[in-house]
Amino acid sequence: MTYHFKKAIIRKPCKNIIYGLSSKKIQPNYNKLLSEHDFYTKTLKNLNLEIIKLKELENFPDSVFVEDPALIYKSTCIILNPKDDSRNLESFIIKNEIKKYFNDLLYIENGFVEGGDVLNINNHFIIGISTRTNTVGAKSLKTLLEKMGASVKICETPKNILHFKSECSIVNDDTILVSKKMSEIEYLKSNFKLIELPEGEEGAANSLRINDKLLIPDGYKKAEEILSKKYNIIKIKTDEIKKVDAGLSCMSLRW
Ligand code: CIR
Repeated sequence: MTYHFKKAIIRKPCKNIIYGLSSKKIQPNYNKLLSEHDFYTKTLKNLNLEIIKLKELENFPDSVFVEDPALIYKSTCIILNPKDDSRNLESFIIKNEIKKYFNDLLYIENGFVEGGDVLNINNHFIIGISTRTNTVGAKSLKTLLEKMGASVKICETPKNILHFKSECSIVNDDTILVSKKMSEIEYLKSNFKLIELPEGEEGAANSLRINDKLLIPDGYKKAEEILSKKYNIIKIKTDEIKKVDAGLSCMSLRW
């Protein structure tokens, strides 16, 4: 199952994360962000995941978000191609750091794709076209995944949402947690059960199912009420991480 994980790759946030890409143009506080990241890492450890820790990369402010330069499927690591100039070389660096953990490495040959735009449900993938993932990149990833036996659907990420997964996440094998904007995507509506979060709680749609727990960002009261009825939730503080447009899924690569 998609959310049964044994291992996770994480990267310590570098001090320059305060200069990370931020649509709100706000700088996070480094020490507070570090403690959010520590708590996140401890939570994964407590869920019995083996943690592989990568060193901080001061030249890459957003490099803590390891989900964007790589994608793992069936013991294969696909090296992606982040679009923003400040992040593009992260894929080259992470490749050298993590190749020893995988049987095969594949590469996006053309176009741009970031992992935040790739939602995986068992052997199915939804790739969102966004300001970071273009059609050429999405098609290139689709070809690789299909050769590995997966099915792939390419969708549009709604405007003003950074990544497809910024406002959606799988909570079990047939159910996707979504914000209102994501709930309007025809393909999601007609193929999955959706749990729609109320307006103002979009941030909680980037939750993270790991084994029998659902990690949700702290501070979203209505989401907590809805989700705690059905899932074993763990709340994680993301106040600082949010300032650089990030959430729970992007801080680890899991398999
Ligand atoms: C960026 O703009 O690339 C980072 N500041 C945030 C990346 C978040 N990644 C993700 O949601 N997958």
